[in-house]
Amino acid sequence: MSDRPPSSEPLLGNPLRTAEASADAPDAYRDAIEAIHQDRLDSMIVRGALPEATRQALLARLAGDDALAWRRPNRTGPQVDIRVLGVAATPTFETPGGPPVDAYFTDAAAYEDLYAGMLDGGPGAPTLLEALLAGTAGGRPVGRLVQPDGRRFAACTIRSLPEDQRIIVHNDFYHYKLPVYREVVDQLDTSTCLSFLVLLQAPEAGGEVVMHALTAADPTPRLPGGLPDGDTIRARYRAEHLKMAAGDLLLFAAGRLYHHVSPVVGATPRITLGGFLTLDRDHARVTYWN
Ligand SMILES: O=C(O)CCC(=O)C(=O)O
Repeated sequence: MSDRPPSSEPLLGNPLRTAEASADAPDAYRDAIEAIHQDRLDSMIVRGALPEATRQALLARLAGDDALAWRRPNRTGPQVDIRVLGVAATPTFETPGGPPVDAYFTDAAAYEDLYAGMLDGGPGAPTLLEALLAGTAGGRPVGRLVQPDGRRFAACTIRSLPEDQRIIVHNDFYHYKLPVYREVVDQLDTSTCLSFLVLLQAPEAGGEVVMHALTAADPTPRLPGGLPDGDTIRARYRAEHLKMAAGDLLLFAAGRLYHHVSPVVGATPRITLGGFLTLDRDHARVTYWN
């Protein structure tokens, strides 16, 4: 479902490179992270990556607990009232300059047990999330981003987007400049970053990740206040709507391409579990966080 504003001008930007594969065909996606990182591909959907029983168990856990500490960091913004279970190392309407560093790590630690309970793979086994990402990591080990002082970044967040709400056009490349990354940028290849997300619950319609053929390196149409001009970007640039079904895993070039999530249609919230990843400096491992 397109939410492109009308325009009679020819669309700008290069065609986007998307791919998808069934979870049953691991050779088709085993190098997806490297291919996106190296700008040979823009997105990969692994269909049915999350086993259905696991998806149902996660949704039951979310539905069965009214005490879960959902946050609403964008509640003051226009039609962007996402509910987030945890904290992300990203700018929000609440903290446009990114989270205060100590508060971020304190808050991330406060959600550790909850996420461990949902994602643990058992003694000695990778977490559910690491197992999913490992399938796309080209044989590299996959590990969480950790501060030199031992404090761990959040592994991921679960996000719930209710009816009419969306994620505005943005690009995740600039996050590395936020204070929360100061102690870790030396570990990472910061030339780009990828987003990963698993769709836990599909909405009735809408709620699609839309990638735009405008990169972080291109001159960006901006509003007077400095924010990217989302209407112009949606109207003027080529776009790809990444159509996901519940249980699919998506990796995409969130640090290279501007993107947004279209408004959710209908009363069923769109629920995702996601975060960011990149290669470390020597490209020997994949590091993820949120
Ligand atoms: O769909 C999501 O949960 C987030 C998509 C997005 O905008 C991102 O990963 O940067």
